Amino acid sequence: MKKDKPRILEKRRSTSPGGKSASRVAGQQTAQEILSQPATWLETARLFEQNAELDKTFVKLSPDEPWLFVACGSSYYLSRTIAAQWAKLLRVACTAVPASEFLFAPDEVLRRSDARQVVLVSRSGKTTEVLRAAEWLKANTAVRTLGVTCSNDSVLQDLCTHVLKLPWADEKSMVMTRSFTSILLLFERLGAKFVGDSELVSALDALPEKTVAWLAANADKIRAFGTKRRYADFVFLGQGAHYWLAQEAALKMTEMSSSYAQSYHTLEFRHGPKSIASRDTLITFFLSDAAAQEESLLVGELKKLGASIFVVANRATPALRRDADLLIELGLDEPEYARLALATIPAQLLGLAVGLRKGLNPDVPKNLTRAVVLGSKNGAAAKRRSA
Ligand code: F1P
Repeated sequence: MKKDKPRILEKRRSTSPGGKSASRVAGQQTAQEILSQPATWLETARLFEQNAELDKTFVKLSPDEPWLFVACGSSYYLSRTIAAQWAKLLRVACTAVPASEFLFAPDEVLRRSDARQVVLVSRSGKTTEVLRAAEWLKANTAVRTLGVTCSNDSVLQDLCTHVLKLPWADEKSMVMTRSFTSILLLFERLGAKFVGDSELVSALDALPEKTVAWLAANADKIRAFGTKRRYADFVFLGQGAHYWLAQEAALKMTEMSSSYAQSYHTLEFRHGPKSIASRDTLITFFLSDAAAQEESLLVGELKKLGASIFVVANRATPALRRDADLLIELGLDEPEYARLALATIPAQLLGLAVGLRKGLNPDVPKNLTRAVVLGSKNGAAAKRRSA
């Protein structure tokens, strides 16, 4: 899989928040984690296929019953992405809620989702709201709970009936990149196995190798584009499952560059938010197979309004080449289901480039911590059901 390592970092010493010059180059950790995704995906697939533990776990979970995912931040957008894909693939009710939404109306959320199996996703395994949700479920229900974490030893795993650990996919950086795409691919693989779609499994198997080539061809283009000029704010647009990639992209941009970023369902952008379109707004489109034609018309409209446009599409068209300031093709023959992990990477690279351009260190974003751990006084945990 060896290819020239893409250059996505300008050499610049980082200053840690305390102003002391840190020993590392700013953003170096995040850049390494972004570029390590193909190898991390291979490791995830290898361990999934070899691991009888996984088979045992998943034999107790049913593809024919409704699923509820509970998570926070990037892990919530990851859960939404998985749920959107599984609802289509498994043809069963799959939904995701932020842990805080669950905590203040647990009975209502469970009733609405009709779920008997709940997946709690937390890279750190420490996020207080997720742990409180797991505690409530354990104390008040008989649902099966699957904890998904990159931590080898977390409170989450003690609270759940089953646990999936991906320590090799964890980051040292604050922001989630390879943990997001590795967990996404693990569940995509599981979904494909649930429905016995061997073609989909093969499509997922092909992704790491193709991503190495894609990174070599595109990573530096995105770095250069994110570095060459300043933008006042950022918009990310996506349809269907891509809407949740747009949400994650906006969070990445905000976390890595402390920039103002919004996300919308692509065609919703016409219904009001379009008023912000200007040269200083960078609008990124994640084109979907189902709506690509309509989405491309909107690209042209916004270009005419003078907006700066970045398009992530599987295949270019003459109109997209004409209208996009940067057009990045995934160029895969695989079905859209197997392309989402790769489609996640452009915004990771863009956020890194913009953060570095602003003189920040995306490895340690200001105001943030790797996990949100709340004191006992923060927010009332869901009350136990009265006996
Ligand atoms: C969830 C999360 C991250 C976010 C930041 C704070 O963490 O909200 O998504 O980027 O790191 O924590 P986790 O529950 O997945 O560990």
